[in-house]
Amino acid sequence: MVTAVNSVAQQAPVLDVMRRRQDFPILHREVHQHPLVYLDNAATSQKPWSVIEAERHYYAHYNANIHRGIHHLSQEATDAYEAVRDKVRDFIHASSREEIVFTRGTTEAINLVASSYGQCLQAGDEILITEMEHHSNIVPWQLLCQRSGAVLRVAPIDDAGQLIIEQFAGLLGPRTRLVGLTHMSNALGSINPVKALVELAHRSGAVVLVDGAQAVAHLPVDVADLDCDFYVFSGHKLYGPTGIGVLYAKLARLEAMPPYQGGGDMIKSVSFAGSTWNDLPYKFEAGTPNIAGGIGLGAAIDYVRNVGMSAIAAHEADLLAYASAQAKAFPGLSQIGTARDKGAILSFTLAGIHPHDVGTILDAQGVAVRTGHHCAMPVMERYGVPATVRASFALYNTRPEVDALFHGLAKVREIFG
Ligand code: 7TS
Repeated sequence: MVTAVNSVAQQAPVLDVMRRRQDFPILHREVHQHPLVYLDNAATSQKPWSVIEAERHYYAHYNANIHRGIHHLSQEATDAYEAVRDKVRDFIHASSREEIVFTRGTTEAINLVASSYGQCLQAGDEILITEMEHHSNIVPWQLLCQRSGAVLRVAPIDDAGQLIIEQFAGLLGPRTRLVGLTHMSNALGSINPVKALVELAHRSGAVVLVDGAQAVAHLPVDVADLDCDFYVFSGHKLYGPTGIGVLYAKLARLEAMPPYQGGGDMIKSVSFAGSTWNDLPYKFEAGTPNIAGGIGLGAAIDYVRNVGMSAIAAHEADLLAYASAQAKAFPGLSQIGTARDKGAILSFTLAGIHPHDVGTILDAQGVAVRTGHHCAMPVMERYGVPATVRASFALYNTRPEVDALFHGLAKVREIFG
């Protein structure tokens, strides 16, 4: 049976979901004459007023470029943007603000590490990832292997979608330089025991990058406790804006890494004879960043902290348990991903009906789910399916919305006979 996880969830305060729904303007719209039931949160989550307002306020009142202007607006913008760095540091328990690098998102953060840290890899070195990774935690490593002659190894998952720890441990060896693993799978919902895996990897001398794109919106994240070398996430899955994300890296790693992109802001001095690099974290932040997005991310972090990560985890665990029980009883439904430790994602197929048809019929009833391979084609291959239907929950979803999903699925069955 699927049990929703996390010891945090068990003693958590209650989340007043109907009150919270008032914070999200989009939840009040209709789609195809039905109230919107938004269950595609793993792709991107909706934004509360406070995030929308933070961006609007920046553009309306203190829009200016940062780190360069002596004038008042530039100072205000710089202060607001840099305050978010402190907020992120505190949110994920990093030890210093120099360890927080702003990126466009998870994908760019992983590419940064592959391009920059990756320069120390040599032919014959190994990179270990898992079978449940998103394409953005696979392809940058493949590109690095092509450049360096390193070899990509893949730790398999079991039928429930759980990493097989013994095999993971067995694949770690003296040539393993880097491990890339997701904290929570976007296709299966599985949550990896990251702390234990980091310890295993460190014991064999490898550094670890954790893909927190999914986890960061659902679990409290403590990079000091996890002891990972790199932790990456995107703002837009955390109720924040698109185009802004975070690379956390241990200071010593960042100090040893060469710049990723060249340009303004990342230099200390430039002459035609050569250039020198700015201090951390600016060495990795070339060009004008997504200032409004950064400020919006700060508002998003304030928002989730105010609701409480443990309250969010408990609420979503309830939704997942409620949805999983209905899924179990639904004729012809096969769940893909039944890990013991699992986040609020229900991925499934319906016998004899293509997931895209399921998604289209649900959409006609106002229910937004994702169908496809979810940028995790190797997971689809592992289960021998071309695609799945994925309902993914957020803090503002309700039990009646889960009922709407299954009501919609009953309609799908009716249409397909
Ligand atoms: N890693 C994981 C685990 C993800 O779920 C995603 C996005 C990414 C990395 C990439 O994040 P980005 O913000 O840089 O694009 N996942 C999904 C999804 O499941 N549906 O759409 C995007």
